[in-house]
Amino acid sequence: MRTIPNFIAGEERESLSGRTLDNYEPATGEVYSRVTDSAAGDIHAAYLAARDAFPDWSGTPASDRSETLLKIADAIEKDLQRFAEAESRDTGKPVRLAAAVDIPRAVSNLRFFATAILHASSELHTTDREALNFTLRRPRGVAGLISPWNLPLYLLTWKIAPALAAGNTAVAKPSEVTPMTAALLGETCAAAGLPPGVLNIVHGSGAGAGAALTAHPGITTISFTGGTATGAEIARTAAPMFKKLALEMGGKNPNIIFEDADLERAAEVSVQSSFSNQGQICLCGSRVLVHRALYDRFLQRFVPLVENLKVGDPLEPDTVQGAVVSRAHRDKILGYLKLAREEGGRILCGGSVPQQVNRRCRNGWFVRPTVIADLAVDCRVNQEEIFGPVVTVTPFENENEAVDMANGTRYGLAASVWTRDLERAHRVAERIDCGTVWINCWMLRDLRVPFGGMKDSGVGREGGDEALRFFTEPKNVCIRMNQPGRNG
Ligand code: TXE
Repeated sequence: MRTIPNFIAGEERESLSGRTLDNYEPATGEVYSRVTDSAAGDIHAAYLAARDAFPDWSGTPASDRSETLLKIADAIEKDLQRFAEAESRDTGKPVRLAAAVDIPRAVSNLRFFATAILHASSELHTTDREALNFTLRRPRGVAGLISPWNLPLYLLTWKIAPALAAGNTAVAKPSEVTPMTAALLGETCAAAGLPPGVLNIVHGSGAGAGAALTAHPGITTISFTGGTATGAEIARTAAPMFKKLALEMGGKNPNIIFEDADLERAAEVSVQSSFSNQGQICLCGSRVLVHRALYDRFLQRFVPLVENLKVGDPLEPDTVQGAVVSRAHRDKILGYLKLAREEGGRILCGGSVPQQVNRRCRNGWFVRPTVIADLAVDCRVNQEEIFGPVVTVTPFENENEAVDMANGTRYGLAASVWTRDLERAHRVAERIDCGTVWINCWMLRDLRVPFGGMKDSGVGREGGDEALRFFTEPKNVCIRMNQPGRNG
């Protein structure tokens, strides 16, 4: 059985302790590889490699850095099927989804930042006729990048690409639950000629490797995506050390469907937005809010579409819903289904594990796509992030109530709004407290826009210029032009 090693200074390395963690295939519930379990000593070794690589990499012309990142993107694209299968086996998601969305988006992350860096410019201000102020943006050094299990390669490259493009070197800590695509990425980087030490990938648990990375005094930039409780813990360590922090965390996103919405489209896209990747995307809409006048008709369209989602072996091409990521996560979701019943919820479909998916997957971790009605807006199921194939439906009476419901959680990541009324679309978009609002769509992505959340969903923004700014340090240079009174 393969043990996935760390990737440090361009080499494969075991952890210093020699310890490993089991890596499970969620669809079968069986261990299918092992992954090295690193701790502070391994993080330090990766840091030293990154620190030593920094002077050369940050001094490499942007066009050369760009070329190397483009080579990595091309190599992933060429090997798309292998990456997609690895991602599917690691996460339980349908291989079709990994091949159509996750891996292509990882490729675009690399291409976007590899080319963005060629167009980066800096600001210049003239101060009356006395001085020129210009801003130099320099890479910050060794960046620490901590990524989650739901979109492993996509979110890892979302951090690696801007960090490296801007001239930083990095120590990346992928989720211990889904290490496989990160391992392939390391191999791909080495083959594409990325200089040793520029990207180091250290595997291991959050409490071990993740905490050591956060606390390392030489790693002064931390970009994290994961759960809100973990984000809070990272901030507790990093803030007193004055590290630069970006935290992308959970969501409890509303889909708001007004009475004038295109019902068919709203129902179809809500199925995608609620259940893609078994609901394990931070941007998934987990609360569907529908105007009372449309509520019954909406449910008549929506619920049968959800019931028809084929739950199956993720490796089969017609599977739409695969397994959830781990046994613990499956149990957490089932706990919320029990709670929903106790809180008075009415299960309109799903609500349990499916009957045997197939022989290979008989011990896998699956949950049927579930729709729950009749829950109070302030109950736990409507307030806490479940992060599974579970959605609640709630009627509202008017626009103000819809906005209050949308804003009525601790989260503020994303929302989607369905209406044909342009004025209302603008009004509601402005009033919702979140980082992204989609109008009559979901998950359409433009890499130039800032991405992130408000409230407990996040601090800082990724994407486009925001990411390049995050990974650079501005320095103002002020040059005196004229001595006052001397040259007029
Ligand atoms: O994620 P963790 P978990 C949400 C979702 C999920 C919940 C918990 O609700 O049910 O979070 O998931 C590393 N110091 N999201 O526990 O632990 C960890 O090793 C430093 C939302 O599986 O936050 C992994 O690499 N690092 C989400 C990464 O943090 C630590 C995606 C994320 O894992 C650490 C995933 C520590 N003390 C879960 N503890 C999203 N926003 O997309 C853990 N880690």
